[in-house]
Amino acid sequence: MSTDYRPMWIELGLDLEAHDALLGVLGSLYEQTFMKQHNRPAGMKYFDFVMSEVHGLRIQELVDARKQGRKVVGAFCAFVPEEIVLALDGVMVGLCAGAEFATAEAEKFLPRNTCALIKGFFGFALARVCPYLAASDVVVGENTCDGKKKSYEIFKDLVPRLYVMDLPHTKSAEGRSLLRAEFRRFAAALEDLTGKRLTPDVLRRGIAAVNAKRSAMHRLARLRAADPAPVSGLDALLMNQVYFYDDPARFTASVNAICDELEQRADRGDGVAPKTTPRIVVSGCPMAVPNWKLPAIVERTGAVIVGEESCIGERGTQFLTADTGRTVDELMDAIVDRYFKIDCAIFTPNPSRVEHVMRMVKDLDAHGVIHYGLQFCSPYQIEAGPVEKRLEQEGIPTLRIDTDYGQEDVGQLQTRVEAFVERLRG
Ligand code: BJ8
Repeated sequence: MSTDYRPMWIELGLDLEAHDALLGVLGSLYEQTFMKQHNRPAGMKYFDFVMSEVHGLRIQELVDARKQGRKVVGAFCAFVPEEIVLALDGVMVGLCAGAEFATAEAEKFLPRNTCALIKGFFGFALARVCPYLAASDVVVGENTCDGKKKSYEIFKDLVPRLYVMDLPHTKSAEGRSLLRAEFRRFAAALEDLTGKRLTPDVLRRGIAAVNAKRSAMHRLARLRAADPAPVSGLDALLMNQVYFYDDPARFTASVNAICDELEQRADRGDGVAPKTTPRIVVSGCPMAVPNWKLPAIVERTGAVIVGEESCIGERGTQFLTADTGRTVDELMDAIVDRYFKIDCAIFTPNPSRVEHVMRMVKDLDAHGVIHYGLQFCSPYQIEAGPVEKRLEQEGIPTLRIDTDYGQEDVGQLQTRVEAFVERLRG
């Protein structure tokens, strides 16, 4: 970062000392994890730049947008409909929580056996180190797992404005009605906040912008089927992470540019690892910035990740929203239809998730699956058993990993991943 952003951070109320410490750790972790990779596509320079300015230029853009009267919506979950935010001229940003920070402080509010992601967003808020949180006019929490649902009851006192969205837990007609009612309530609240009204035209524009972003990600996902893999799993995860906070049009153009490059790589048989490299799909809990721990271990071990069945990955991006409705009601229904298909483990039962994993293994020519669960995440850790059983029955080798954001278990994970990769090599 060449510009001095300190005045902006002070104005946002950040604790500069703690924030400097966070940026220092983030910078060296990024350097070690990403910059030493072999044969990276040139297009990753854009994402390196985004990461180098993650608390700088992008925050400046959010501050400038607010000065122009636009509202910034911070979100934790793939269920928050960005189409509606964009239609009302808002800006949506993902609130990452992919690192441990001020854990001792967070544990004054939360039991120790709370997942790292929830402790992460508490820690970031309590330590005043997240400029995305500070720049948000409203933070949207969602009643998904018990941990999030109950923690928002406390979190509401830590942020200026928390909006809680209820979510269904079954894919029933009643579940769909609940989602429909909640998306309407959310749209009405955002209309109040922004002073703008939904019309078919603005909704179609919001849908088009998000569909374009998702289509670019679909293109990236398809290109990862090439053998040798044209891009590493780490770099693809990074693009999936940046998806949540970059400007949508600029992000779409940058992913499409890298896809042009990956297409050429695939045509000439150029890749990031030799053709014989074991190919892995990772499935499970979302990996928010800067949670690169498991993918770094996997790729250091000599395997390549070719897909993520995750909300920061294909679970989050896999469906487009139909844009053919003529009225606000019809377009809102199309948005509900699209989000209702997300197969998060909070749904019971949730059979489409394992079907999706199997489709990914086939389409991406993968040799095995690593199921990634965050410790104390009941939905994904419990679903891991049946998912593993079904995959193994289908002849897909599967490794179950439960971990957190700490570094203490890296050696043990490395050993388990090495043994799994050996199994894949046959
Ligand atoms: S749609 S996956 S983003 S809820 S890891 S906090 S589930 S205890 S993140 Fe998620 Fe929305 Fe579902 Fe996706 Fe709870 Fe588990 Fe923690 Fe989690």
